[in-house]
Amino acid sequence: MTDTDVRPADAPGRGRPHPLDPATAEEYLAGREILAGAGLLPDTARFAYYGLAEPPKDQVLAGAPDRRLRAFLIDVTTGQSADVVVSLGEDRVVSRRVLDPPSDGQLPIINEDFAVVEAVVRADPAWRAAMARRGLTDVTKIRACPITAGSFGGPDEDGRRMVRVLAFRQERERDYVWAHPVDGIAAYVDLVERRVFKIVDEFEAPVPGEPGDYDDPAVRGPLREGLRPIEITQPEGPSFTLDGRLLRWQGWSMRIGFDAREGLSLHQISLEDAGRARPLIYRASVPEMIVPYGDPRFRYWQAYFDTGEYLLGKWTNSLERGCDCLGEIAYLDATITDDFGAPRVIRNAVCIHEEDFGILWKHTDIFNGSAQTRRQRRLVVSFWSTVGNYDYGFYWYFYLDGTIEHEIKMTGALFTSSYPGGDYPHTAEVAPGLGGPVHQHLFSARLDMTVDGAANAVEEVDVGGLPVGPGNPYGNAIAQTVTRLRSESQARRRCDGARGRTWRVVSTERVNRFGRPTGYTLYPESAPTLLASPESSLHARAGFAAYHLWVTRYDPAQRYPAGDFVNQHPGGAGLPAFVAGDRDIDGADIVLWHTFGPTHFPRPEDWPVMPVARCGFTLKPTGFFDRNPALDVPPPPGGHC
Ligand SMILES: [Cu+2]
Repeated sequence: MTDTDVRPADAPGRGRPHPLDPATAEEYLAGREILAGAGLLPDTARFAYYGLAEPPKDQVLAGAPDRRLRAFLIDVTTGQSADVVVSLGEDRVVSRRVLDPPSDGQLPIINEDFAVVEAVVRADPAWRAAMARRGLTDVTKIRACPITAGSFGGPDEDGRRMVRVLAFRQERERDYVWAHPVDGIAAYVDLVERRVFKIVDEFEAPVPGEPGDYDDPAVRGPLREGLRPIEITQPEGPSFTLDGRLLRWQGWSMRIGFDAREGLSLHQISLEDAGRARPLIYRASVPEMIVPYGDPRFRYWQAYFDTGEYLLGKWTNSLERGCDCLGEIAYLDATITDDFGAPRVIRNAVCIHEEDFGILWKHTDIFNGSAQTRRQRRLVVSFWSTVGNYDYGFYWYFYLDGTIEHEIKMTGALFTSSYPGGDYPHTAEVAPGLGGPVHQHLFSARLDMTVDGAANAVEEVDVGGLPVGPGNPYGNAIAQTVTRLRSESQARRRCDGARGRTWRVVSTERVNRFGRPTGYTLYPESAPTLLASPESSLHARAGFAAYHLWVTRYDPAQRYPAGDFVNQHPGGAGLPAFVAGDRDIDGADIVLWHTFGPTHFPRPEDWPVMPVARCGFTLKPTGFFDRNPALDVPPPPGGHC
């Protein structure tokens, strides 16, 4: 599925980890022994998730808390699923909760599920007969693509651990299957019974034939010429330092976390100002995303929560110098586990490097003759994950002027269908007879803000022109409208591009030299929120995506925007449940949740492999500093600019 370089963990015996460091190989093994000692690991047990149970903020700030691991355990013969926490310090199981799947949902997909589904489907007589009717008699040339099922109720699905399986033709080795969807048919597979329990055969359509093998010169054509080398050299090395997982650069300081579920996380981000570290974000990550498809036919259920259902961090790529990152690179490995809780190291999982970023500031003054130019640069912390057909790069950027950006790069293969012909409104034709169904990529960033301390508040800032009247006789007046968001229910907000809407996080304890609260502003990209109908199952399950902004009061248990157990969850969990108590958020320890990402009507140019599309958001200091904080950046060497 990916070219992730996974190798057995060598177990280096280093010192005690920082409370926010990811679980180590030794810790995973120690936790497994505790689970086995408690009788929780029969041969039929699998780990659907295994990672650090991150300690609550107060414990981290108070000093070395207990190291705990959280395991989602499933018995593959009964489907019994449990959420278990073990204490490494106390050498015991701290808690164990058995899930009730109809109300709690199912644990994430495990590696073994991927492995068994194809054989199960190929062996099913009804599915083979349906393929034979389509002229496909050699089932070894049909690839099965298991997709999380969603939650649509009904007696034959309620509580059943299952996937829905679409099919693609693969004529030969390395044939690009996304070019050849076998449309109109889905097999529903029970993952515990390991059998097809239902076939939905809605229509037959010709399998598109044009190959999409973009790495085959016969398909791709000759390589272009004229691209001369660009080489990034940093003769004195990079300007950042990495001490264990503590990263420092130009006043910025942060700890680098990693987890099998959400991938990269950044902790305790602060920025030095006049010799003192000013806190900004206690924890930043993208803990959920959803890719819902908009074709209402038999594939109406197609929507992936790549993080909560598939554990995006588990599919992290091993990065290569000169391919994924240029320049002086520092890599961090990631240690995850397999279905049996055995540690595996993903080599070069997180890339840390610096980039030149054009002009930082520049002015040629017409009156005093000063002509000055400064170069911007940024610190980049990134990782890539391949989940099924798509590849996602998650990039955090830190700039010399205090700006933070998050950018997601989306590339890879479209999930294709056949093209129905005519002007079918839900699918674009991307190759002859080949459809690229419309879909959304909606990400949720969780930003546990600590702007100059934990006591923060959020203001919504709109801009607009004012009507002609007293005080505005010529109609040129422009003003900001600032609305304080005081409660969780009031803080469910949507972007408004026509008003240039932003959200400003302010300290309720510190002021700048103007006596105004210090702050950081979230600049969103205006794009549609979840387009699935409010009456849909998907809307209930992905309630977080119905708004661009949520603000909640910090609660260490509230980590995942669609809830802890997303797979087949009936809905209502996560952010909608978090804000049900409508807590006060003015002057509190608050968490910002930001939904962003494109609605993607594929273009012919997105086929057969899609050029990177980007989305993200920006955080900029707003009265956090008393003036431009980058006046002290020296001019480029050489004295000529
Ligand atoms: Cu897309």
